[in-house]
Amino acid sequence: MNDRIQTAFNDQINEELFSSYIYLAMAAHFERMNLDGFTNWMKEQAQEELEHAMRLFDHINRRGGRVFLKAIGEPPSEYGTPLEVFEKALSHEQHITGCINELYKIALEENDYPAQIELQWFIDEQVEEEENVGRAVEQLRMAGDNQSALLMLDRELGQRTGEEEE
Ligand code: OFO
Repeated sequence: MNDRIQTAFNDQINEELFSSYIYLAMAAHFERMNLDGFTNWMKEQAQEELEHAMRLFDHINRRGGRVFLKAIGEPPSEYGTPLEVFEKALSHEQHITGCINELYKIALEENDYPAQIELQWFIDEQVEEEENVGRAVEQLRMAGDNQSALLMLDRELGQRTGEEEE
């Protein structure tokens, strides 16, 4: 793989690790609120982001490239109400979608076919991620100030397990 692709993939590893860190911070935030289901959902999400980072890590190594790990940024520790947390998660996923699209554009410009194929998985994944987080945002909006609806949603999102993921 050429230097431009290698740098872009390494930058994306950092984005994915930072994503994991953000979701872990959101999990801690929910744990402080005693919302165990949302906590579980965020922990699963943090785990999934680590897997995304590892996909890119393996892709670089399998192609004889070099992985450069950079410092991971510090995520905020306060996120507000459950609705605000999921709204922040959604806008973060929209940012990641932008990064993946940009990466795909670079892979096209560099005629890097293996990178394009690898990135197609991420393009699909981003559609799913935005859909899942977007649904949670909509449901939290519907719940509004209704505490029992909030607890029901907490219970529902708490059912998420790693096995459902690819
Ligand atoms: Fe949330 O999909 Fe990776 O970052």
